[in-house]
Amino acid sequence: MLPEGVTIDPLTGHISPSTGKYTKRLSEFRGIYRDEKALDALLKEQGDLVTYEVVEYRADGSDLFFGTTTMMPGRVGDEYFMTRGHYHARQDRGEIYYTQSGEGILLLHSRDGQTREVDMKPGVCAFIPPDWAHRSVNTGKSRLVFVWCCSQDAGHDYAEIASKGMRKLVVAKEDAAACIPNPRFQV
Ligand code: M6P
Ligand code: ZN
Repeated sequence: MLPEGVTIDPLTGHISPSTGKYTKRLSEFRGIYRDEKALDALLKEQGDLVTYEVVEYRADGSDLFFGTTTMMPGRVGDEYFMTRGHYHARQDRGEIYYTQSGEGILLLHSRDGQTREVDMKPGVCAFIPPDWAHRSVNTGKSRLVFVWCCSQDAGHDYAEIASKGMRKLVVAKEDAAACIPNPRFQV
């Protein structure tokens, strides 16, 4: 392993050099957005849009790795484009999200039921403590780009959020973002 300067474009999330990349598309979010009809209509009108892209820089053998997540603006019904959301597989591993451009809300909840929201905007670095579930939501009209950094062994645990969602939803109310309790989240 050798030290290296990695260039990150704050508007596109492009990383150079990078070691991996994936995209998530609208059709992968069936059952996650509450308005199925709006999802079907959007898929029909616009096709299977990319809603976010994750690019990473990983050095084999290092404890840390980092990357960018670039989220497109958009909505499915009154819900904004969002990530799947997850806990880390390791309960002793946190993460940071440093917003480069755009605006959004980072939704978090702890295993014991506390909820928090952190505004995502350029200059704000969000601290995600170990064992807090987290989902980012693009509430703006442009791309939301953030740099994340965590342990390579943190892992992802998607099960709870995939079945129940987060404890809160971020919805558009008269064009402003509001956080409301998620009626589908049952303890
Ligand atoms: C952040 C990081 C990644 C994560 C990505 C998308 O960039 O936490 O590890 O994969 O967000 O979030 P999700 O995996 O919940 O879809
Ligand atoms: Zn994470």
